[in-house]
Amino acid sequence: MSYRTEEVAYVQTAQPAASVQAAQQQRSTAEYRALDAAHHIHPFSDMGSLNRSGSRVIVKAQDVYLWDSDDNKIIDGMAGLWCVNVGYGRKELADAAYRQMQELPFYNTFFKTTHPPVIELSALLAELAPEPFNHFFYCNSGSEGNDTVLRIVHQYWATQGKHSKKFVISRKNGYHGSTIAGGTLGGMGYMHEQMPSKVENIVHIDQPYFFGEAQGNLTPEEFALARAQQLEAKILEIGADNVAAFIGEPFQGAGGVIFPASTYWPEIQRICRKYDILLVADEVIGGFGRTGEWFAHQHFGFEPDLITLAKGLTSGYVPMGAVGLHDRVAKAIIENGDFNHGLTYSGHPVAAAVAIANLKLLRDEKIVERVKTDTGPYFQKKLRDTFANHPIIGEISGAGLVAGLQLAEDPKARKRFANGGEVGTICRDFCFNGNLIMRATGDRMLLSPPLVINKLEIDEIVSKAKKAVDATAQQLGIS
Ligand code: PXG
Repeated sequence: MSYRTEEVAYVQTAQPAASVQAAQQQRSTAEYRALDAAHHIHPFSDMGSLNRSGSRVIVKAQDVYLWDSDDNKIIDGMAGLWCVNVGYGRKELADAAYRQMQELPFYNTFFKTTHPPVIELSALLAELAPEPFNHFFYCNSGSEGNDTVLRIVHQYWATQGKHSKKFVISRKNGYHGSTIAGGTLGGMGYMHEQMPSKVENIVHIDQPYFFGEAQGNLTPEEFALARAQQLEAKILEIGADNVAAFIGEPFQGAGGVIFPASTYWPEIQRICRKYDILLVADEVIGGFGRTGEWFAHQHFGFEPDLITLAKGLTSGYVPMGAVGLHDRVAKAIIENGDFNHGLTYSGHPVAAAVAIANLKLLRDEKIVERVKTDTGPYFQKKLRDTFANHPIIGEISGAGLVAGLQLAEDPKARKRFANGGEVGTICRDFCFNGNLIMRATGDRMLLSPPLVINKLEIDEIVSKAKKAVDATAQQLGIS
């Protein structure tokens, strides 16, 4: 049983571990900010503006809490960047890395070699993943995972002699990473605009975003079905003989925690099977317990042919990504000669050792089960009770320990704010000032805390979120 199961135990352990406390802060906040501004380009940032305001410097973390360089204690409602599933400060993961670095810090898996950590990790993943997933290819990130997916899909159809199957269909406002392939697969227009070129033969259909895009009197189920049927229309437009795969996140994470109604995925699967098209579930955020199932496609009840994994695979302690191959796809890749794809760090031994330690914690401490039966339902109910009839909350989506709160000018009429992105930023800033990390995607506020969070900490997150949303409404003059 986890030391985090008992809330009393949590109260006693909610301080950073002694080793964390002992870590000396080397510089003042002002010095850190000046050096950061002088030498560091941040991802997805307006650096001019960030350098003028100064970054928040995070110096240590324990369980679900972060500390900044001014010693503010912040509750992390985003598990880092949707990844620290086992929470911060787990010595088991640090020990696994330390041991592996001494034993075998690196060896490659090219040229007929392998090593124990990657062997053990693959066997463990096969045990934890649904039955037909018994083979895994490794990389360093979710983006590389989706690049790998494209390579596998292409190779798969080549082995079937279906060389015309080249198109991959994905969705607007989907997120699949920031490499050229990941960014092209994703449906973020602002990323496409900055790309030197895009990967060919990738097209997008509309997303199943009920609150923002449903017209008329459609029910969520009818709307989701209609959005799924856009896949069929697109396949018929391109020609089934030319379509290789459909890729989607079971729920869109970065796009706003958009949970499609129950009609969506069964229909997508039916269409993929009908036209002989591979179905890829990007499980980078949904994988490893987020919804209370090991994988989010299990929550939605469908069976993909490939799954992209990263983030929760190592709980973010070290970088690692992977692609899981359904037996049918694996067989074709295995039996048909060279697959000319790989990365220096494919199956890196230290990353693999950390992944094993992480997955064993998730399994042996029954963390995923607890999300499903206890903390997940508690979190979802608490949010829905707290924000019921709130004047600027239009919908709450999610399951397990992931949620999206839709900010809206008129919740009942499903009317969004004309300047939704600004409203989201206002709310996000109130969260920051209240020492809660909550992400804003446009006009949706997102939560995805570490899976080890307990009920007291959930109460803390929800009450801080409520204060921030109330303050936002007040600033907008809405009550
Ligand atoms: N697929 C999905 C579904 C993701 O969410 C990636 C692929 C790419 O993974 P890497 O490891 O290459 O980043 C992601 C990443 C955000 C945010 O602001 C989300 C992600 C990454 C960075 C920021 O919500 N997701």
